[in-house]
Amino acid sequence: MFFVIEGIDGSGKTTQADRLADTLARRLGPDSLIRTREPGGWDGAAAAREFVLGGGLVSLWGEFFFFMLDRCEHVERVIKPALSAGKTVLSDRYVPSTLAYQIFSNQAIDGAAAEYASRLGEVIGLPVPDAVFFLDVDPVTASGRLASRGVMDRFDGRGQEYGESVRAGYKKARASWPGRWVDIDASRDLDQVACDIEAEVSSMLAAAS
Ligand code: T5A
Repeated sequence: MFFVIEGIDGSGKTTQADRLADTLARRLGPDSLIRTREPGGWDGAAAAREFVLGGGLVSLWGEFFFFMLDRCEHVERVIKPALSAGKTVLSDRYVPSTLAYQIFSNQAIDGAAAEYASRLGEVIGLPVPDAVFFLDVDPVTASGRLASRGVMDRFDGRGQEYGESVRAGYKKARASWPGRWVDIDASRDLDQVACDIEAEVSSMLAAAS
């Protein structure tokens, strides 16, 4: 199976991905799980990740194609081989991140261009996840969490409105994969969030067996 965890910066994805990975490894066996992330989830991508997250690209479409390129390599080198071998893949970010951050949160991109961007993954045959867990939380709470961890908030430079526009972008992105999207209220305590995700995953694993 293929699971994806999504959300705005500071929504708690990495924390929840760690917890879900522990649960899945216990249930399926550690060798049956591939825990990965984007950008930079493949060998050799660390420098590219650092470059783009450091603000190295100025063109919006440049960013879009960077994340798509990174994803194509990630899919060919990591995700497809794991799925073909019958393993379960858990990815921290995937296609919805690009739709939310690069496309649907940008007023400069709409109409035919947004339609093109949102269909490109399907056209080139990127695997469709069994479930996307969208950790939904408001940007003020998410920024507060990052600040308390001592991490610089990537929204600070662009303002909270940017955080809201990315959050709204995610809500448009869910239309790409109807029936695969699971909204999780991530404003709650992290145990409650983990419990909801694990309940969904358990019922999917039971249905698949
Ligand atoms: N990007 C990425 C794009 O623009 N397009 C794309 O296509 C892709 C793939 C990724 C950046 O790249 C952009 C989006 C991002 O800006 P990253 O390094 O992966 O960069 O950063 P983030 O995804 O933002 O990951 P972070 O680790 O910074 O944030 P998380 O994973 O959302 O949050 P997490 O789990 O680290 O938690 C943050 C803090 O909150 C606490 C945790 O303990 C931690 O201290 N916390 C909670 N506290 C209270 N209640 C809860 N429920 C909590 N959950 C977590």
